[in-house]
Amino acid sequence: LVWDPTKPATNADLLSPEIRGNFAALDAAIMALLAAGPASALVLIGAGGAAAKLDPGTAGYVLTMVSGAPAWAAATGGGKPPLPLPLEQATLPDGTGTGNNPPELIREVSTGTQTTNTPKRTRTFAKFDAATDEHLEWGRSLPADYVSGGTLRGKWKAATATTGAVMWKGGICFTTDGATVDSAIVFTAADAAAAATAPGTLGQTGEFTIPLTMTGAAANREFTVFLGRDADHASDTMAGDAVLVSLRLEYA
Ligand SMILES: [Ca+2]
Ligand SMILES: [Ca+2]
Repeated sequence: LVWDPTKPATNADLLSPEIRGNFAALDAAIMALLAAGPASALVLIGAGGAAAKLDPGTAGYVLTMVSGAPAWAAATGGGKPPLPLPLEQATLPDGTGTGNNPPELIREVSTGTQTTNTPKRTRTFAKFDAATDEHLEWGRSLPADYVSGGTLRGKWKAATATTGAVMWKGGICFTTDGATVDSAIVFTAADAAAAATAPGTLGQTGEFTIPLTMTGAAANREFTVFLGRDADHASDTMAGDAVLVSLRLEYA
């Protein structure tokens, strides 16, 4: 769109100087702004009613207000809530085959002095052996809003040690409707966490994350995920049991 106030050539004969002056002012206020671009810029009402523009923002940015004016900014918050994987709802490997062992599920009762009118803090935890690989599994469907990613985030503590490191591992497999023979599905590989160093004070917790290989992931697709301790890994040097406190699956 090109606004040319000199057309038609006989403008001066058709329009009064006052009307031509108004068009010229409009041209300066609006058309010059539009012609300047860039494409996909937004036109705003500026100070004193003058037209102003906001150039396009970085891909993925959202429109927000900064000091009373619209501006593009990275989206914050609003992430999808993680999928909890409660230890009480885990399925235990049956011990057949090789390296197909469950950890011991325990009810841990706090050794602290009870506060009046409260119970003792009691939780279900899983104790993973220092020498034998042990695993927990969970079956779920990926949420309908799943788009990408897949990371296990866990909290853990040592049962007896204050030094050394634990190698946590995880894996996931997906069942596609009408394609996968679900009863014969296997995990194709284990993904590893960075070596998790034992907290220096017994009883304190630490955190680990395991980015999962999400081949075959899709919204609403059935999956099975496992978490284990790679106890016979060369970098798993912590003596005694590693106690899993909680686990969740994060995604985008
Ligand atoms: Ca192993
Ligand atoms: Ca070990």
